[in-house]
Amino acid sequence: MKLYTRFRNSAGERVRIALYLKGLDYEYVPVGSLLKGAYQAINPQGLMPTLEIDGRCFAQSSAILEFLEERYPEPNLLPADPVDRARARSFGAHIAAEMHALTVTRVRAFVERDLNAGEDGLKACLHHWLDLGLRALETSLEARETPTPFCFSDTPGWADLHLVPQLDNTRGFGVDLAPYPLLSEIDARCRALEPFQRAHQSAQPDFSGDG
Ligand SMILES: N[C@@H](CCC(=O)N[C@@H](CS)C(=O)NCC(=O)O)C(=O)O
Repeated sequence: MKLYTRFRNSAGERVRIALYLKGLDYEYVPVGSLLKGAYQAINPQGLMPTLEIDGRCFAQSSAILEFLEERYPEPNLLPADPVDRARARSFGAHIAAEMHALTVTRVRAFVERDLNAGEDGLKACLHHWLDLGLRALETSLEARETPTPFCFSDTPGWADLHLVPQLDNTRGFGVDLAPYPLLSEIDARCRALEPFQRAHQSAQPDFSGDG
């Protein structure tokens, strides 16, 4: 398997965490190392990451994660109980489809420059959507009938691998995480684990510390 990604690619980091949690080998291909235009041919959506397996490619982290679960079911990243499975998927979807999608680079650039919101306007916009999302996630953890060390299970999985890269992004935007103690606790627990450390942006071969 090849994963086309870059160090700062939180959707790609979700996939990297899943690959490490499942103990799967893969080749890391930094998109910046490709010739101009080559990535568009690999992934017409143009966004990262893309997974290549047996010479065939597809994009979108949620599709890639579903594929990995189906193709390599052990260890399963979703809880055993069907309601908890749905909750874990819902938690991940709220991050991927709501919080992350509203705050990605191209949206930020559009808000700041094309809509003339400027730096302060952009910050207000990011904090609005991220605080709303974080509150929803924290509340969904508070509502668990049985609290677990990770989001919805005793071992790290689907919801956790969405949470950790998103909190990194969120910190980078200067959002205060103090009002979200459950999210922060689980994030710290995950960060102490090797699969999360290996997947982190700072551990990637193209890490440059900026951009
Ligand atoms: N929904 C996509 C999001 C992909 C995405 O937006 N990736 C960002 C980096 S985290 C990207 O490729 N940005 C490049 C750009 O905006 O041009 C997924 O989950 O894979």
